[in-house]
Amino acid sequence: MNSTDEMKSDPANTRCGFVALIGAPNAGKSTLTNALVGAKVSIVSRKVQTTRMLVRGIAIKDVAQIIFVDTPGIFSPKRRLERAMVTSAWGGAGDADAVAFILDARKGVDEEAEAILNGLPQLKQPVFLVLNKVDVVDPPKLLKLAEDLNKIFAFQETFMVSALTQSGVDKVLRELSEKMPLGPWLYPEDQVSDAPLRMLAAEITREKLFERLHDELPYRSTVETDEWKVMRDGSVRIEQTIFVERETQRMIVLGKGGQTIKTIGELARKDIGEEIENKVHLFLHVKVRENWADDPARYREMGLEFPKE
Ligand SMILES: Nc1nc2c(ncn2[C@@H]2O[C@H](COP(=O)(O)OP(=O)(O)OP(=O)(O)O)[C@@H](O)[C@H]2O)c(=O)[nH]1
Ligand SMILES: [Mg+2]
Repeated sequence: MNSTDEMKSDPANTRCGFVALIGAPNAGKSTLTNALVGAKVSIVSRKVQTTRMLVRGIAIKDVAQIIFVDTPGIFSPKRRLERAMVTSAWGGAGDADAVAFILDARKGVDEEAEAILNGLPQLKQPVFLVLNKVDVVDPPKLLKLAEDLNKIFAFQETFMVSALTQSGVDKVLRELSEKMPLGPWLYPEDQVSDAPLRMLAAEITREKLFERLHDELPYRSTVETDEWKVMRDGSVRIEQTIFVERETQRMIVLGKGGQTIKTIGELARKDIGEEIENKVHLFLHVKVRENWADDPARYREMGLEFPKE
């Protein structure tokens, strides 16, 4: 055993805590969560509002286990689902030991970021600033941004990272690990996510919907895993339902001659197979459920609280 191993086996020396990543939609929270954890635990897309619920990714740095809580982007919500998403994001922040505010440094402080900045003083936890996407921002602009933001709010520390290239990510991990409270680890050492596989599989298919469909459609659909059967040969048979709100939307998801759903299914099957390290047979069904976004059952499935109105 090396010295780190010895220290890890003694709970008096270990650290463990939760760090919530909050920020505007598309800031790169999920990409950063995956980079910090070193595995894909949360789905990513070029579109805003990809993440809909709290996604926990577990990282280990020296004697610390850090549970990163990826959250839905915070914006001004209108629909019920949007309100549930934003509520869960602030809730995730409120429950964590520390909060990281992720800002797209290329965008700078826009209206959305400003609204979040105004909410930060309500948090009792230490808040760290993470300027993301530094791979596409000039250093002088970055420094000015960091300076301006630290005048607006007393951040514990400022990090500059690229979640995409992983530049600066290890430093975040190192510094946060030292700030986690002393205590025993909550998860086994090799665990990176606490989400059930069926949930992860549904998220992967939803990621493909976000990749392949456009305009309103990604926001008018949701995915659930209905069946998960391990076959005699070790492969897994997965059935999923994609809910949409209109027949016209169903037709678009299916595509001409079923081509769109076929492509989505192939992409999802491949990624799910890689995640669970097994052969996957994936069956996708598309159902019209006009009011799925007003149905408490859908929120339960996502682990979201159902807003009364
Ligand atoms: N250039 C660059 N792009 C990035 C970086 N981090 C994330 N992105 C891109 O930004 C887009 C949004 O990334 P996500 O990780 O899904 O952002 P998010 O904050 O989780 O978004 P929501 O879940 O919608 O709130 C994707 O196209 C990412 O590839 C980065 O460091 N540099
Ligand atoms: Mg996200």
